[in-house]
Amino acid sequence: MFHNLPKSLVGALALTVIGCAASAESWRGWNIHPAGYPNTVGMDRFAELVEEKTGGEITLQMFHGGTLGSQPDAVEQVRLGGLQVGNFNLGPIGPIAPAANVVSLPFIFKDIPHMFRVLDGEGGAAIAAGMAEKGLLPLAWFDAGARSFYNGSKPINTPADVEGMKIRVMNNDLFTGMIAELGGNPSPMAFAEVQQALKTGVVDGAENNWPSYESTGHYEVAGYYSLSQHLIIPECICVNADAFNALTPELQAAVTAAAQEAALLQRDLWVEREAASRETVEAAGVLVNEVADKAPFQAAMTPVYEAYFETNPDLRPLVELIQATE
Ligand code: BDP
Repeated sequence: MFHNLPKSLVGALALTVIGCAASAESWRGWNIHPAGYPNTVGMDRFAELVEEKTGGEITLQMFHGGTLGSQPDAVEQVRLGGLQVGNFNLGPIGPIAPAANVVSLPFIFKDIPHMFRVLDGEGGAAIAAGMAEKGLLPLAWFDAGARSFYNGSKPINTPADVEGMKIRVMNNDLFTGMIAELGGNPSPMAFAEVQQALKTGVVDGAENNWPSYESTGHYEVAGYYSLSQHLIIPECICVNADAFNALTPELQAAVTAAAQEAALLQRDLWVEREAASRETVEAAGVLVNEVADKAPFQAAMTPVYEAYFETNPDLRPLVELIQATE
């Protein structure tokens, strides 16, 4: 269609077309959780804010419920740029970014406020840098509460109660090590498969926070929830580093502000949902027990820490920094 036009005009037209394509970006985002879950609401808010704050120069389409695949696959997709955004738990990121794996050491955080104090300081900067190096940029942190054990046969009060039990964990050597040190059989498995595995007895138990225990229906097939609170792992709004770094400073600031605002909403919703989920499962007959003495669980984790230090001697100061953070 251009053959009758002067060459210079054809060039100008082509540049205009390319220019338009480059100035409006459409991003795609991954999330594993269902509608109404605090992370889902938070990610939808992030998408809205991205569009609003960038004046429509960036749009984000969110895919919820894990429809775009398992979390380890999605982490790879965001690293490689097949997807631009993910709401990831740092558990499955640890095997890729060793600095980010500190948060998956059992009992590393005293409680949620301690975790956020670390993330807001030097520790958080080191973790973010370790992730950025692997192509994943965390723009804001979500609350994911504390993870505790649940199973279908008995309350867990001591490490001896875990002995011989097959427990599903997320994909990470720290978690398989953790279960093995308690005398159990670790079974790494995708989140979407756990309900069926619990139901059919492929695994005896699993571990998660209140909202995921409830939203997945795991409580219907594993009715003993024992408050071991052995893992407190943050989650991120993560973006593909190249996509983010290619933006103008103004757009980078807009996307970062959108993530931080969405994260504040998620954190508020999280606290409400934890209470609501606990209420739902207790009303359904789940037996909840406090773990009166967590010290034996903590003591059993020494070899897990030792193995981590052996592979990552350079990360010992980061662990010590976290432990020394008030
Ligand atoms: C949930 C996390 C989700 C994980 C899931 C799991 O929010 O990212 O995939 O646990 O156990 O709490 O796999």
